[in-house]
Amino acid sequence: MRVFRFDHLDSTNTKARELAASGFGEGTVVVAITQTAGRGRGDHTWHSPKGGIYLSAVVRPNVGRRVTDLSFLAGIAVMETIRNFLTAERVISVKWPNDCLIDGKKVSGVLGEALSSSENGLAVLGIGLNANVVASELAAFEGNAFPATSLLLEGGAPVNYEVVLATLVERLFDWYERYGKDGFSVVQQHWERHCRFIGEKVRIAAGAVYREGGRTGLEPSPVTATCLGIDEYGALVLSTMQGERRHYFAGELICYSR
Ligand code: BT5
Repeated sequence: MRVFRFDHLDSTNTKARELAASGFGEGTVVVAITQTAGRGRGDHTWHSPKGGIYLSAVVRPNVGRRVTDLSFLAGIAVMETIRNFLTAERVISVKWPNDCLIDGKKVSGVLGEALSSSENGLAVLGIGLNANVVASELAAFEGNAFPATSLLLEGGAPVNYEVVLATLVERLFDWYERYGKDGFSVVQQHWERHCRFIGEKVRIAAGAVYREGGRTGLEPSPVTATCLGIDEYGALVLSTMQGERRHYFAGELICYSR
């Protein structure tokens, strides 16, 4: 593993992509103290003030598998990391597809990006974790379905940034190795174990794309359904009020019942 550390970057994912394109391979890690243009999914941004952990790793999905596999294992690594810094009564959970929540508030997001085929099947896995981010920096997200929080806010005291970072890197590469050996099924099982809303009602926003039986559909309006878990491709499996089982491979959860 080779770690590159920076005070400021536009985006650690962008830097990791550049490094991968110039020959740095699997196991290259980029960390920044702040980002000026942190990215989320689609056109979303990731607010990246001092105190947060912004990390990207150059990785490779297993043959024939997609980069989304890696986003799920990153979520597990974050969960295992933050558990060490919170008291047992805090309810922590992964949220499909790529977030981690503490008592329903978003503390972390993961962004996996495939690189071009000329880069040898590599991908970049980016993790943002609000470690010591102060409340004023997160106020803009109060109106979100899942408002933002940090380990500082939830624990009531600053965490040791270096210890959190080292734990996260260790958990991430531990899971990466396991995935390389055992494939996605072990990731799927653990992700479901860390997901507190299996068996609960969730609501998915309009525009979600699903497969049901052999057909593909687009939800015209928000849908409330029971969460059954994820399938072998990482699609979210929901059972609708009509008892239909739908596999969502794109969409946004907007609410769940705890
Ligand atoms: C994500 O996107 O949650 C993925 C975020 C990945 C960020 C990391 S940081 C290191 C690496 N380098 C990058 O450039 N990116 C990765 P998404 O599910 O689309 O959620 C984004 C939404 O979360 C935004 O539209 C905001 O509403 C909200 N948000 C933005 N910043 C936040 C923060 N610091 N904490 C909590 N919520 C935030």
